[in-house]
Amino acid sequence: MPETITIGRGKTETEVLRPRLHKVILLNDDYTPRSFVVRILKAEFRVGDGKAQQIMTTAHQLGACVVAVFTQDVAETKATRAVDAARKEGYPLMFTTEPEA
Ligand code: TYC
Repeated sequence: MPETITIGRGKTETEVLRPRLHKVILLNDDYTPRSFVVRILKAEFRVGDGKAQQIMTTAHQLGACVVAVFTQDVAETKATRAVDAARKEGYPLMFTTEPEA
């Protein structure tokens, strides 16, 4: 781990150079069709078909799966867009975001 130096306003040097990334997490539910989950992953997160199938299957089997990591702003925007697209079709599909360890 790089050494961290506090540089004012409570920020450390490494935080300024490299903002903490945030995970977008896909949550399983009992209602959203698998094909729709795959479609959303491809459209909103620009992953290929194989990767989308893999992410969907992991969430289906384990309850949740990390889709990708982004800066906080991008992670939140993508999660919101994906949830909105699901609501438009009447599905309860959920994406959440959380900071990386
Ligand atoms: N569990 C859903 C079904 O059986 C499919 C699904 C997979 C939904 C992954 C959400 O994140 C999800 N139709």
